[in-house]
Amino acid sequence: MNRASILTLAVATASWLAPLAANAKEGAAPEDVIISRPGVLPSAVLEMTDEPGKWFKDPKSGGSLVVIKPGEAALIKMTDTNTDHTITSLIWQPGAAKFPVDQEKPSNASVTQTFDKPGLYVFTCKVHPYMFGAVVVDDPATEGLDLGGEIQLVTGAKVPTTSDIAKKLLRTFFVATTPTLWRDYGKPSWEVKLPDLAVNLGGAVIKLSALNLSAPNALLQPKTPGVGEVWVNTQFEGVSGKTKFGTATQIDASNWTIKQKVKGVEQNMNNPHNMWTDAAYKYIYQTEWFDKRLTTFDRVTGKVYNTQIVGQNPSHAMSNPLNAMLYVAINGEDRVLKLSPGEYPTAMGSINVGPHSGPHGHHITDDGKYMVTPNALASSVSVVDLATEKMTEIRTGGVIPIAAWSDMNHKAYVANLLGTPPKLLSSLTVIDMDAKKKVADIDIAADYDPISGAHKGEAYGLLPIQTPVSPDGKYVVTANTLSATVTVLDTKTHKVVKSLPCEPGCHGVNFGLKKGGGYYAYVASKFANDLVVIDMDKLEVAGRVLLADPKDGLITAHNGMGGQGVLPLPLAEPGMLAPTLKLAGSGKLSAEVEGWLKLVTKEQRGD
Ligand SMILES: [Cu+2]
Repeated sequence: MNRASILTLAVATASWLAPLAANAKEGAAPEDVIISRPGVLPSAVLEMTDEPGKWFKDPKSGGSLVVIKPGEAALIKMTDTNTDHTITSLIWQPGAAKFPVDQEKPSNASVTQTFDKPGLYVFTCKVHPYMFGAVVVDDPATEGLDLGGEIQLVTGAKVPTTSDIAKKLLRTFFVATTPTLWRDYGKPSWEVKLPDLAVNLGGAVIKLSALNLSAPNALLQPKTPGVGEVWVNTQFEGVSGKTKFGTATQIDASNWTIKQKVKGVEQNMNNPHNMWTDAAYKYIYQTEWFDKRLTTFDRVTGKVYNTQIVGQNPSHAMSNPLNAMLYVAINGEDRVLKLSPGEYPTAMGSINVGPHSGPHGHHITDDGKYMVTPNALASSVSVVDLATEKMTEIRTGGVIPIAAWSDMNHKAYVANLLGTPPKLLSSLTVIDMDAKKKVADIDIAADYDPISGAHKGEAYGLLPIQTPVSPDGKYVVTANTLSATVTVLDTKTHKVVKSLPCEPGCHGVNFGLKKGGGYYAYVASKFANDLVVIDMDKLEVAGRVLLADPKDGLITAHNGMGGQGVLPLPLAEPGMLAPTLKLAGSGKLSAEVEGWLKLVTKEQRGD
């Protein structure tokens, strides 16, 4: 294919890929040659930002991939971001000098890195592990863009670039960093179209377009209504009047329509990630993950009561059902902040969960005894006795433990985003919280062959994120971002019993009450604008509900995209629901909430 055709195709699909195609064919533009001295001055720059998809942004192309020559350097710096990050190698070339790059602690420090070996290098942030930026070191003497014959993963695994896992990672890189490739349910189909650009996989030359895929988009209204409502953080939505991205979308579970989108325009609410509420369901506590703030707004009107600085990268929030204290994980630091509940939560102290720990998606047992924190930066889990605040850190060997959830027997399930090396590509670690020890590592990708891509059984979960235990204690439901699947694990046998289709960037899961009894698992995905509804009685997908509101004139970009935190109300775990049930008939609940509680069955109450 001639160069003009490549460019036309590239522009039609993903405009920032066009300079990449041109660069690969013709080498650097004249101005690059002037500022570029191999090993001395960087010949390319990636700027880290809060902007969805553009987390590592080439200021020239607006894209997330730069091409340099062997011996040249790239500068990675933090520019348009309100918080700290790490610059960390996710993928690099085996044997490359000065690799891997890894900033141990989040900060705003830059990296200037020289690259000697041709091939693909991908960087991420350990706090926000879907921030991706790539450097391709291209030897002009070879055919096509050099990606190398093998890639070294941060987990220690080395795989051929022709393998299924390498292709999945590469496709995910392009989808994650190119909003036009996200799955938009406003369109009849999902088309991942990459340029017909020649790429060299250690001698084997293929076209980048070999990674293309196409799938029909079909929404599905769940037949049985849910009880109450479902909040979803549509973290990537662009909003008129603010420079930072993200909203909280409120879905009516009785008819699956959008009630409102809370935008925080005046506060410039930045990447709202996860939510919690008070016992009366009056307030929503909203973390801003690419910022330092916790914002409290009214659940019904969306009015923001206050926004306050709580620390670097607040990620998840959850209350102790015994005393209503609110615990906010400070992901960019080593602590969980304790706050009083109410219209203006007040900091009451911090619990340190270990050095360089970076706690992300913590969980509190529904009897209020323990809090468990998955320490994303430390390959560990911490168990905190909430009465004494005594903390025990447990080494697990998991890489980026990102979310945890505990059952009523004080057993916690911890999702390790990058598995447990050297054997497990994707894993859940089981912790006995009373004994303060690791019980097992469960391989949730046991039926997947990373080389051929064959997956014959149900254990097909790659890169797990949120992993809640069903309120009846029977199942663990895990959202897997790379395989775009949800795995359902039997808590008695520790076996994956079901793999269900999810969406690109499958991320957040939480349980809500199904009308008439039973539960729904609600699943949100970063790079798609639907909410997947799973019927936990049938273990099947019952619905796909649109999170975009095409009639909302204030949404300027990525309508309904960026699905992360999910908060169904009423809370479904019996112990978490109990404080609200206690308020029934007291006059402290709204008529709407009283109405929801009337629909709760005896089994759902946990009686
Ligand atoms: Cu980050």
